[in-house]
Amino acid sequence: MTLSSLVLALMLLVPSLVMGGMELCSGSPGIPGTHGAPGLPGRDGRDGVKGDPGPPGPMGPPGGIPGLPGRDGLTGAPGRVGERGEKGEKGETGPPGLPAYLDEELQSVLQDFRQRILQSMGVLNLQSTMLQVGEKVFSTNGQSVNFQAISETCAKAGGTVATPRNAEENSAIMSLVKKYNSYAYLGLAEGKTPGKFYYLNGSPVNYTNWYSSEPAGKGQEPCVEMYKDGTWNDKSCLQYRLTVCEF
Ligand SMILES: [Ca+2]
Repeated sequence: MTLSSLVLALMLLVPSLVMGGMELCSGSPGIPGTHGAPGLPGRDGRDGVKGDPGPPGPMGPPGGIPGLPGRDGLTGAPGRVGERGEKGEKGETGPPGLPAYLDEELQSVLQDFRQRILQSMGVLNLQSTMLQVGEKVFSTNGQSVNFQAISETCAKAGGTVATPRNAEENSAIMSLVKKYNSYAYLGLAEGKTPGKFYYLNGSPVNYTNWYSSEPAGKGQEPCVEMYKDGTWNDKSCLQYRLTVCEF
């Protein structure tokens, strides 16, 4: 205890001692002592309650490091079909192929065709519905109709009404007439001059096999039929005659 504090303590004690034991004259109060020296600093207090978070800081300067890329988003719906583009330019000509006679595949196909055609013609020949004379083929469906109908049937089949150009062809048609026991119309037609006949393409006839004293229709029989002996007769076009076409 310092001196000044000791004095202060006595000044506080003395009046009570005196007042409790005897009567004393009261003097004038003493002069207050000077302040004592400051005490030692106290110990640190305990940690306070955690404060509220502060406001966000200001934006940093530009030029910072970019963050990592985000994850891929969901797949979107398919878009609409686009408009058709313009036609491209023609490509270059390819390299030349093999000559036909060196093309084994082509030759094989041709051989197969030949075989199948021979088979088909063999069957038709056997049935006597088809007769081959040179390059020409005659055929009948066995039906007897008028000239117009025969002409249409032959055209639809890709041929024309049978027209004998020589004795051999005439003989082939005659065999069909005999077989079906029906006269046949031929591919001939009377011109403007009575008794003068032409092929259906308009060219003049250069082979004939008229029956004796025919044609005698005098313009009234514009079609030509074949008898069973192979001879010809001018006749109305409205009779029913065997359909014989040539190809
Ligand atoms: Ca006649």
